[in-house]
Amino acid sequence: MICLKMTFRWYGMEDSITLEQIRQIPGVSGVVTAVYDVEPGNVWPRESIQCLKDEVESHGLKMEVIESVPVHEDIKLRRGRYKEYIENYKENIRRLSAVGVKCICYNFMPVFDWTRSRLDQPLEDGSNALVYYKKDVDKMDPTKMTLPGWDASYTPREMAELIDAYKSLGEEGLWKNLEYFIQEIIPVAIECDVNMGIHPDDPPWPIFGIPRIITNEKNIDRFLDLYNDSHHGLTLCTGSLGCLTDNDIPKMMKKYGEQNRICFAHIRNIKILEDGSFEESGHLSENGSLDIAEVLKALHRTGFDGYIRPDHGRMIWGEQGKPGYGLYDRALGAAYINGIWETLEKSR
Ligand code: DNO
Repeated sequence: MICLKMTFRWYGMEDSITLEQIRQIPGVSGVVTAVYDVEPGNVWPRESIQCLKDEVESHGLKMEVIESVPVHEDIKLRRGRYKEYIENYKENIRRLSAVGVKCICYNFMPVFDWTRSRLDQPLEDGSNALVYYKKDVDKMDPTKMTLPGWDASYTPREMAELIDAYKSLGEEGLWKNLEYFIQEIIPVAIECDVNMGIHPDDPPWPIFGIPRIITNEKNIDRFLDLYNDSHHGLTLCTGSLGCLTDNDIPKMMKKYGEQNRICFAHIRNIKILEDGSFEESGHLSENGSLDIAEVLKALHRTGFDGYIRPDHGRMIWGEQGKPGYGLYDRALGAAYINGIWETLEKSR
């Protein structure tokens, strides 16, 4: 019997969703969280990490996955204080492993984390969801706005400078800097027995003229080849990679699962529109463009024993909250994933 390690993202004490609520979602055994009040690049205080863990555990939940330890832009650009920030990153891996963390999710997306054109697009059934309409994103000026996943501390001028720096770095430059970072941190992850799972770029194509590289099978192969060890792995996010129809998600689950490189799975569905834009949908296969049952079947067959979580949910039943991270639709997602998994287990 493979016991699914079902987790749920929790934004710490500031989250409007409580640990009491999370504890009551069937099958959820742990939360995925982070220390949120430390600037990227710095070391997380031991007391903050311990305090977070104590809080989580006092509610009968585990804290074995951290999402994310952010990678400072100086590391991605290999400039300024990158050496110091990499040392700090290593120290964070050590400190987190010391309290029992087994998996760290991070990303290497220049400047912007996930990007959407609207966070509350009304859908037919009266719910609302995050959407990415290409024509609207083309009109967005990132120096004049911010999204919840983005670092809002830049002035418009700093933002413009950063974007220019990435434009001149280009894709190959970014690969080099990622390789350097990986060669530095993975030995520490191995020593601490922590799995590092990179999150793919969301969406998986360049935005605002800056490169994005963790986007498809070919690039993921190249990424995994940077260090041949299972501690160097993936947070396989179906909704991010799935926006490109060329990405065959069940195939990727099978391939990377068999290679023992998936340490964390983010499960959600998206509906791809005619021009390649997409809307986030309910988790069910019939709600979107991905066949979630096939995705889970492929993962199950590999004997997957890593961590999993439902990903973004829509806002339903009048809920208001952090875009993508309300309680209800994500809880339904968890129940759905658990249902499929139990069926797979029992029909083995
Ligand atoms: C979006 C999330 C991402 C993810 C980071 C990981 O909701 O999946 O923001 O946490 O990219 O570093």
